[in-house]
Amino acid sequence: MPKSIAIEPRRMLARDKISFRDIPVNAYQATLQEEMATYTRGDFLNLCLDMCAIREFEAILNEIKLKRTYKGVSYEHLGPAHLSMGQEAAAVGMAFTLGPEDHIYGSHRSHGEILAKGFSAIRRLSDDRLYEIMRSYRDGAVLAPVEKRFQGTVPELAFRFLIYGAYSEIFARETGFNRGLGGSMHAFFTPFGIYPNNAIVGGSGSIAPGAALFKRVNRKPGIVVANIGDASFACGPVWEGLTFASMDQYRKLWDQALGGSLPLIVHCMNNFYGMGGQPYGETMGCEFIARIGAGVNPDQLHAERVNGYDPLPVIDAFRRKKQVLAEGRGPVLLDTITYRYSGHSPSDASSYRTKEELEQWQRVDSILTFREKMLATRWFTEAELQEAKAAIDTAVFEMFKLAADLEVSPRLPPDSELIGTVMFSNQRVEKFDDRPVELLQPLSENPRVQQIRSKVRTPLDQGKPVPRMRAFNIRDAIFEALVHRFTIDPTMVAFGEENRDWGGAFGVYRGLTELLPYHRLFNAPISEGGIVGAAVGYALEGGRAVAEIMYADFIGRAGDEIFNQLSKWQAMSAGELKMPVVLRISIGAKYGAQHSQDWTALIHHIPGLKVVYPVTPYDAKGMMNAALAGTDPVVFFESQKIYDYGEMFVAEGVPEGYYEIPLSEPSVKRAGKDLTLVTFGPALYTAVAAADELARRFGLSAELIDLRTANPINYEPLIESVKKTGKVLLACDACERGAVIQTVAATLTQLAFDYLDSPPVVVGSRNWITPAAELEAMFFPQARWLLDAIHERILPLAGYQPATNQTLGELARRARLGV
Ligand SMILES: Cc1ncc(C[n+]2csc(CCOP(=O)(O)OP(=O)(O)O)c2C)c(N)n1
Ligand SMILES: [Mg+2]
Repeated sequence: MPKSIAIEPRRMLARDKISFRDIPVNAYQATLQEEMATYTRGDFLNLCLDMCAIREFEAILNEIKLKRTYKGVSYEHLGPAHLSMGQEAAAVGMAFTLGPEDHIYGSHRSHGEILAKGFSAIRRLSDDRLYEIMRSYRDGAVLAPVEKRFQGTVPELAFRFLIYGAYSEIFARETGFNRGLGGSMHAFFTPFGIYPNNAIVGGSGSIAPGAALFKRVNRKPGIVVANIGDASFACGPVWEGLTFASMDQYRKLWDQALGGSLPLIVHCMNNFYGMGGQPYGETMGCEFIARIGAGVNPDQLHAERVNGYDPLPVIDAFRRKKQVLAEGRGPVLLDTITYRYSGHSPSDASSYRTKEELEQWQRVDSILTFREKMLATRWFTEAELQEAKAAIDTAVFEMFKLAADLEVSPRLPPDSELIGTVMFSNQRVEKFDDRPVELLQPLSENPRVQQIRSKVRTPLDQGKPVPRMRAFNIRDAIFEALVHRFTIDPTMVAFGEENRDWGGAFGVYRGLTELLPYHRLFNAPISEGGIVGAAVGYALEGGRAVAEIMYADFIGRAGDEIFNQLSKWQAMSAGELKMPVVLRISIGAKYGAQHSQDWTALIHHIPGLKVVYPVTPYDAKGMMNAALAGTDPVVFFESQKIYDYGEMFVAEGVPEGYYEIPLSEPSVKRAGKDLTLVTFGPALYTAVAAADELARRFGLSAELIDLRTANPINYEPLIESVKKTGKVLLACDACERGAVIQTVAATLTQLAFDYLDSPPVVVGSRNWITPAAELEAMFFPQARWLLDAIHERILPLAGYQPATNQTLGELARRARLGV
C-alpha cells in the first residue's frame, strides 16, 4: 500500500486559498552588449544562416507548389507543404540549446524544426560520428546521391544530407529519410534527435510524455520537446499529455535517484492561427497559451511567453528551462510567439487575416532584424553576410534539384510490395537493454506467485473438474507471462488506470505492486489517450510498454492514439522504428450499454495492429508471451466474462515454464466431422454448449475452432476443417454487423468456396446497445441461437423446434431496419 500520502479531513477541509504566481510575458531584456559576451561570432552566424537555410528550403517548396517551377527546374509536388516561413527564429532558437540526445516531436508544420534541430546536431557531433551516421543510415541510401557530387568537409556534407533527405522525403522518394513513406507532415530523422512529427495536430502532445518517461525510467540523457501549434492546445490529447507529464508521483512516490519529474518541454509554436481560426480572441479563451500552465500544477508548468521572433529570447528561455528539467522540476510549458507569412498551405488565400497585419509582421521579420543585430555587433560586414547566405542558398537549391530528379532520387515502383513488408517488424527481442532488471523482491517471495503455485493447471483434478477457486485461470496466465518478461527486460513498464495497488481493475496485476518499483508499474490519470500515447512515445524511444484500457467501450477515448499512432509509425518510418507495445483491453459484460461492448471489429479494421483475443489460460499465457517478446503493437483483448475460467481444453494443463503461441494461428479446440463452429472471444464457451447439444440430441460431431486472433490469421486450419465438414457457422459476442467473423466468413468463402455446401453463417450479438445484466440473454448469442441458425440455414435437425428467428428473411429484415 502506498499510503505515504494520506488524505486527512483536517487538512482537506481547512480554510485556505490557491495562489498563483505571475506568468512572465516577453521578459527577455538582455542588451546586445550583454549578448556579445554570451555568444561568439560563429554562434551569431550559425543562427542567421540556419534561419536563412530554412527560409530558402521552404521558399522553394512554396514556389513549386504555386508555380510548379523554380529557377528553371520544373516539378509538380502533389502532396502537402505546410510551410513555416516567418517562424524560423523560434525553431532555430529552440534547437540551439539542444544536443542529439535531446529529442523533438512535432506537428504537420515541422520542416523548420527538423532542419534547425538537424543543423544543431550536425554542429555537436564529431566528424567521425556524423559520417558514421550518414554512411550507415539505410546502408547509405540517402547519403550516396549527395556524396557522389560533393567534395568538402563532413559537416558540409551533413548539411546537404539533411536538406536532401528532407526534400526527398517530402517528394516521396526512396532516398528520403523514410523512403518517402512519411512525407512532409511526418518527416523525421532520429539519429539527429528528430523524432516523429504528427499530421494529427496535437498528436505529439500525448506521445512526447511517453518519450520523456523513457528517458527517466531508463536514465537516458537529454530532454524531450513537443512542438505544438497554438490552435492544437485545444486538443484533448494535449491536455491529457500535460496531465500525464505532470503527475505528482514522479517526485513524491518514485525513487528520487531517477531524477524527478519528466524532462519535457511542451513548446507552443504560437503563430496565432490554426488554419484560419484564431485561438487568440476567437476559438480559445485563455489569451495566452502560457496561462494554461497555471491550471496544471503548483509550478504552473514554469510557463512563460517568449518572443520567438528573435532566436535569442528563445535560447535564453530554453537554457533556463533545461535547468529546471535537470533539477527534476518539469514539465515546462513555453508559449513562443511567432508568425507565419505563408498560408496554412500554399493554396490558402489568407482570407482570415488582413494584408496590413501580414505586412506589419514582415516589417519586423526575424531574419531581417537579426541581421541588423549582427551588423550592429560589427563582427560582420554586409558583404560577408550576403556571401554566406548565397552559399547556403546554392547548396539548398542543389539539394532540391537532386531530390526533384527522378533518375537520382527514384520513387518506389508502382508494383512495390515494400509497404507490406514494413507494416510489421515481426522481430523478437528478449530485452531492450542489458542492465539488470529492477525488482523489489525475489519472485519466490511474491504473494501472488506463491498463491498461484497451489492452483490446479489442468482441466481435471483426480478425474474431476476443478472448482473455479482452485483453477489456474486466465488472470493467472496473463500475470505469469507479464512477470516472465518483467524479470528479463529492464525497459518494460506497465501503466494504466488503477494498475498499482488495486491490481488493475480486474485483478490481473495483483501481486505486481509488491514485485515492481513504482516506475515500472504505475497508476496513470484517467486519460486513455494519454496512456496509449505515452506507450507509443515510450516504444518510439526504444522501450517496451504495456498499457491498459479498462473497458473496450473506452477505446474511443484513445481513438487517435490507437488508430493513427500505435498502428502507423512502424510503416511511416519504413521500418526504422519499432512499436513494442502491448495494449491490454478488457471487454466487459453485465454493465450495460457503455461498459459491455466488444469492439474488436473497430481495431481489426486498422492496418498495422496485431489483434488477438485468447479465451483460455493456455492461449492467454502463450499469446501474451509471444506479444511481449515481439516488436509489434499487439492489441490484446481479454474478456471479463471468463477471467476466472480454468483450462478446459489442454489435457496436460498450462505449463509452468515458458512457451509461446504464434499470434496468427486459429486453434482447433475439439475435432469433429459434421460441422465447423468457428468462434472469436468467449463465444467459444457458447459454442461448446451448442456442440454438446448437437452431439447429445442429434449425434452430430462439431469441430470447434477458436480464432484467437483477428489479425494476422492463417486460414489453413479453417480451410482444412471446411474440407472435412463442408459446413461452417461463426459466432462471437460483438455486434454482428461488421464483426471480425464477418471478415473471416467472407474470406473463407473465397478461399474454400469449393468445399462449402452452404454459405458460412454468422451469429453475433444483436446490432443494439448492450442491455442490463438481467437482459443480456436477448443480446449476446446463446447456444440456442446457434442451433436455430444451424437448423434454418445449414443443416435441418430432425424434429427440432427453433426458439428464435435465425432465418434469412429475418437477416434481411434486420438489415433493412439497420438494427
Ligand atoms: C486532429 C486534427 N484536426 C484537424 C486537422 C486539420 N488541421 C491541420 S493544421 C490545422 C491548424 C493547426 O493549427 P496550430 O495547431 O496552431 O498549428 P499551425 O498550423 O499554426 O502550425 C488544422 C485544423 C488535423 N490535421 N488534425
Ligand atoms: Mg498556429
